[in-house]
Amino acid sequence: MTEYSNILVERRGRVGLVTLNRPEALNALNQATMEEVVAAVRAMDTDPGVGAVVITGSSKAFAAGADIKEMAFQGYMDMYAADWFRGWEDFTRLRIPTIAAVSGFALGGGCELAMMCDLIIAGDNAKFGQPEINLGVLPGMGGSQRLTRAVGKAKAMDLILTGRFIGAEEAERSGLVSRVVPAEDVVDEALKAGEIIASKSKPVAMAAKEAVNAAFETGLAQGVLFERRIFHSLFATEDQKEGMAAFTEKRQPEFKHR
Ligand code: CO8
Repeated sequence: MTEYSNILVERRGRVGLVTLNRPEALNALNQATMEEVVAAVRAMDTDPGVGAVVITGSSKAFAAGADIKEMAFQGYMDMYAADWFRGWEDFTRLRIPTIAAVSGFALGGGCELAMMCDLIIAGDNAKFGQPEINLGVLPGMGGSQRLTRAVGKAKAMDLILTGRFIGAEEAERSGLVSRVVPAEDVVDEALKAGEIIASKSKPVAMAAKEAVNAAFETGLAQGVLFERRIFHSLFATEDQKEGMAAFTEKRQPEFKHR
């Protein structure tokens, strides 16, 4: 079992749970935390016993951003040579479905990490923001791109240019989060959603994730064609046979590739 210093890693049923655990810094994402999160989730990605991943923080903070104290004295060449934050790209390449369970602050890099997940379930105390402008920088982990795709230009400009925070209700209204639940239930709700996803065929869930993500990278005609080709290919799987047989026989499917 790998030892981690900045995160807790557990298995709950078929769901992998990663808890950011730097309470003294409101889970600020330093380089070591990035490396640990990425190592933990990459191991889950290829673990046949895991069908979904939940990433969460504490009740006060999902993550209050990249670690400002670690970055404050870096120069341009330090940032460039280390390709600061490049490790998060590996997180976005995961094939397994990922869920962010957000309580409290999800700011800067914290909001960006939540947006790298496939869906965000928010506690009613959640606060999202991209306040980097107050630090003399701009989002550096994809926020200007993913927030704009999630909520549109008007709201993204508002958050990124003013640095203001939005609550869970405004985040849901804006399309940033998929569900809002009482703060104390957020991890359980995310685990439940993860367990439902993990009960499906894992390769089919991965293909569905790939198809939705293609909507952000391609034009409509290309995206629809991509979807149709994947749809056709699933007819070569045992799980398609099982899913459709189960429907006809009026029983629950038992997917082989979970
Ligand atoms: N980094 C480092 N330490 C932090 C961070 C952070 N992002 N956020 C909080 N902490 C620390 C505080 O310094 C404090 O430590 P200490 O007790 O040693 O002083 C401890 O966590 C508790 O924080 P507060 O006392 O401030 O708690 P409050 O409840 O009063 O306030 C807030 C909570 C509002 C969340 C406040 O902590 C805050 O504003 N934090 C910073 C939020 C922020 O600006 N985030 C964006 C960071 S920049 C970023 O994420 C992207 C940068 C992109 C760079 C691109 C490079 C390629």
